[in-house]
Amino acid sequence: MSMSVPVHELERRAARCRRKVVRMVRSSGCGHLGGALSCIDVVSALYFHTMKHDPSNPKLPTRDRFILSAGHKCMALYAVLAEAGYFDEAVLDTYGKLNTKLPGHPDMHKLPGVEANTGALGHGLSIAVGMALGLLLDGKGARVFALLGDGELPEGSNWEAAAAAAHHGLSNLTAIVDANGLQISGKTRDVMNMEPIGAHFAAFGWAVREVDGNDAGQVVEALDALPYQNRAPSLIVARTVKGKGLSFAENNVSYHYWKPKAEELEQAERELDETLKEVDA
Ligand SMILES: Cc1ncc(C[n+]2csc(CCOP(=O)(O)OP(=O)(O)O)c2C)c(N)n1
Ligand SMILES: [Mg+2]
Repeated sequence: MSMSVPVHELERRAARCRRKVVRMVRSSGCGHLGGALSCIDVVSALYFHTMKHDPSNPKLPTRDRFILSAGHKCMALYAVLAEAGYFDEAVLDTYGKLNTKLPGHPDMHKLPGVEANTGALGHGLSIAVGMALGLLLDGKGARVFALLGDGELPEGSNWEAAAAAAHHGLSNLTAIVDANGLQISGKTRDVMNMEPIGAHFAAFGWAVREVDGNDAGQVVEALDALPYQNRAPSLIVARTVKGKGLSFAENNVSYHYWKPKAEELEQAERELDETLKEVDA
């Protein structure tokens, strides 16, 4: 069921989800922090405002599908699924451990609500295109949302998928690029520049919008306006900050993967507890 919550409530949920990310890191000792925190406002807007889904029936045939192509950002997905009620919050403390439902990259066979196994970058958009085409043929009206990292755009498979999506007129497909400007080893523009991202997709026949992806109001507006064009797939370039919400991690490439010392972990918890108080006030 689409939950359609107002913007302030979305900000509150995203803050709760950021806090859950740090809870997972406390339990396991490490995790892909930066990318989870940059995309979490978008993922929570999708699950709490836009998508039709039912936490008590994850296989609902008419549900909208979410594909986290950049699978390493999965702490964002796990936090949102827990917040939505797909599983008990205590399961967050098993993150990254042996036999967990929440491995370091998402596994559809372990956790209900996960639609595809991802982590090898560059495959999610192709999966999403196949799903969107199938759903369109079925006439069920379900939509597909794929979240990509900006650092995975150099993978050529994305551009085969982009061409196929436009060719088949997949207006039920939306790709969102978490454009935080960083990837594992540095700035995306230094490692492999894929700017201007929007213009590249537009040239393939996509209808494009660009927003501040950490601004819940802007994200909701862009999601509410979908699809942007008849018989064309839509792209949202979400300009975000890697590590968003933690002062020391923002825009800092060293926090791609985080293995915190005790003090830094405590600081993170303090900062996010403070943010929670502010959004609750
Ligand atoms: C095919 C493939 N190559 C390399 C990696 C290693 N890797 C994991 S995360 C990452 C960076 C991805 O950058 P981006 O998509 O921008 O995500 P962000 O770091 O911003 O979360 C890389 C190269 C991978 N997971 N898959
Ligand atoms: Mg990135």
